[in-house]
Amino acid sequence: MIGAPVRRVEDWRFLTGSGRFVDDFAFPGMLHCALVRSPHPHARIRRIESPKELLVLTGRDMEQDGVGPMRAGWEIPAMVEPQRWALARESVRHVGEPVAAVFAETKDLAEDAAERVAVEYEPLPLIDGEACFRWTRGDAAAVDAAFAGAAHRVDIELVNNRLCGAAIETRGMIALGEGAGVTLYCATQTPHHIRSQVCAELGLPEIELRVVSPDMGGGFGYKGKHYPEETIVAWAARRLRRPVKWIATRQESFVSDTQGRDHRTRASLALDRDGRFLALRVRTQADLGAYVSTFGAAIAGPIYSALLAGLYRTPAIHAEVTGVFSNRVPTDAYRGAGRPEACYVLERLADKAARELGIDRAEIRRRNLVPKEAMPYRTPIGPTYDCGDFPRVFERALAVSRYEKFEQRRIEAKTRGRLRGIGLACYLESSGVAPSRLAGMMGARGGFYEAATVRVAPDASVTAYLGTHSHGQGHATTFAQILGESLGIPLEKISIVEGDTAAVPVGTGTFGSRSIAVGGSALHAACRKIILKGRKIAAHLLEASAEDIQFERGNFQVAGTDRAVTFGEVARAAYVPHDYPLASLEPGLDETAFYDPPNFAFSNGVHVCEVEVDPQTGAAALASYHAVDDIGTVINPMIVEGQVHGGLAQGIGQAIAERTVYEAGQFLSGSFMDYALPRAADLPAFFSETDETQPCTHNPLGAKGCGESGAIAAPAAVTSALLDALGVTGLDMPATPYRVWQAIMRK
Ligand code: MCN
Repeated sequence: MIGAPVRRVEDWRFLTGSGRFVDDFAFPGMLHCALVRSPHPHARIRRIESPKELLVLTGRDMEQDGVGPMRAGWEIPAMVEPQRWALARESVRHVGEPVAAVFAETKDLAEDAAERVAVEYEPLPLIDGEACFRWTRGDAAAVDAAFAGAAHRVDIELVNNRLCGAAIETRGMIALGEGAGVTLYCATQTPHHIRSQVCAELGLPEIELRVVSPDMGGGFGYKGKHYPEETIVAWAARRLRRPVKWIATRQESFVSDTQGRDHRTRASLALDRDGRFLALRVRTQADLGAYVSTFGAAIAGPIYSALLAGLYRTPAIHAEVTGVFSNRVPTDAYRGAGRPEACYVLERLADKAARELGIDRAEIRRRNLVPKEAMPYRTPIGPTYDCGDFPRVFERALAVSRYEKFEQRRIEAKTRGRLRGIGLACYLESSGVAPSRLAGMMGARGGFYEAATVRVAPDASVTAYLGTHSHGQGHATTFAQILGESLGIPLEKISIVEGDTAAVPVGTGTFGSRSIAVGGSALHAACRKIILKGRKIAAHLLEASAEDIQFERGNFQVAGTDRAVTFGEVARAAYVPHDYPLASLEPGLDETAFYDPPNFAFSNGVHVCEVEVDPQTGAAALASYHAVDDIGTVINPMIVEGQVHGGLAQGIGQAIAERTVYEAGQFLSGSFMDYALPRAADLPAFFSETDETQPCTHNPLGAKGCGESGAIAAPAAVTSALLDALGVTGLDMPATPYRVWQAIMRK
């Protein structure tokens, strides 16, 4: 079953409109909540007044109830963490920050009532560039020395544009205050994290909050973080003793969902005469927005900087990241989360170096790739890559994209009045986030293990419970494939449960392309335990010793004989323990395993992209896109292809369309009229292939994550192609037609 393109079992539900999303739930007596949000980027709250007949709660009410502050999930050394309350108390720091919560019998009534709440603000000067942290990594002296003796030096300055998540389903939640406990239906990628954070703020024991994350229309990283509304709704439901529902409007999403990227980087690369990389120096300013969001500081600092070696064997690297505050929406994970930023810096430098040294862009990369023989490869910036054959993937990407023949296509395009360019991006991804040990070293306030329980029913149907969450990734199919393969049972007899802390008591969640590498490994380990227990039961049934029992293709067999029992017989015997030796054999077939990876799973790949630009209008069209990815062992190639395609769409969106415009702290592109998402017509037919020759060496599946790969490589590949088409070295994302046209005019 592993490796088969099994059709997604969950799609029937979605395609027939039978999905259950948070907004589909309603409970008797339910109140609807609308939030009064700050229109000011930075202000002191002087007074909040509302008509007596309205049901309004404010930060003062939360204070009276002793609700504690929201805290970041990572604390990197010497980090400044401004106090953040779910409902603002003294002041607000960004447009959209919740100031008061209004409750009414319907959503419309609540929204109308919110307009009648009068808040008097005293505007304050904008915060601009106040430091939150300074994170350095690498050997500065070695880098200085290498630069001093280098034949060439290439400098670059670039902006990695701020992005908005834009899932089909907006964020939303419903809380029910039942007795002492609370149930929170919440569209989140990380139900267990939300439980911990909300409980910490409300002073509740974790057993008293159940978080249920049902079907979810996309998450893209930003729905994996802790938001004020989760605390507001859970607290209000307890206080008002009624279910409370809040669903974000699209406009609210733009000013309250965490945003991604937002880096300004200066980087320099030292090279020898032959174009070999000698040293890399990177200085990045990352805008964290108004507050430190859950993973905000970690993504900008440690996660990003750890990947600055990429696929290249640069001997000396030094990075310094300054996280700064602004009066913008906080930044946090957005598909790729730190890895696309690193890839973009490296690939822009590689392109510019090639141009300045007069070396072909593929050739300069080829000369610098870490060879397979160097694995495990310890980078000078921290991580050790366990495996990977970067040159092989690289040559394959060039072959499938017919890189060598590109100049013919450029000439042909010219006859049609188009400027055609080809771009390359080599990327490395730290998937399987994260080894708790490494995360702890980098300031994580929690662990990153995953948990899986495999529960075999008496009829040998099996349910697996995992701490991960599927919101488009097809876990119900791929996890079933792992389970089916491990236990030798058909997919029809398997169901997968995720996203409910009552069913899955502990877990970490889905982000950082971790579900297969970490969750899948936990599931695999739980299956091993089931087999171990099954062997004991089979030994009892067959009157043999457990050591002599082999498990193969769904049968437990006494080695070297034809005496065997099926998995079904063992399952039944587990629950019909009529003649059990109870002192040595426990009834039941139900096992839990935890898995915490020793290292990241280093997915990697090479993407080649071609664009055609209309020089009259600056409009750029993608002519082709070839992706070759090493994601280790592939569980389901069809799902992987879909994941790669989705990531590419997001990466291409960043490269050519998506733009957040802030002016004086006001978010000017906060609607789909102003914030352009890529559409189907903007995307070419993708070529996507995987290389399975380098399975991850430290997890039992050999799998590396794939959920973010497209979003990591595409911004760099597309920009590289555009620079080539235009024959320029400077162009910032998103390369909108206007920007492209300006670049042509400047030439
Ligand atoms: N897979 C596989 N073989 C591999 C690797 C993965 O068959 N070697 C399969 C997995 O079994 C899983 C899927 O591919 O069904 C993605 O697995 P993985 O790479 O482990 O990523 P996660 O499941 O942890 O998903 C997280 C990742 C991230 S971080 C973002 S952001 C993202 C993404 O996945 N957001 C998505 N993909 C998305 N897809 C949809 N539709 N919607 C989102 O919000």
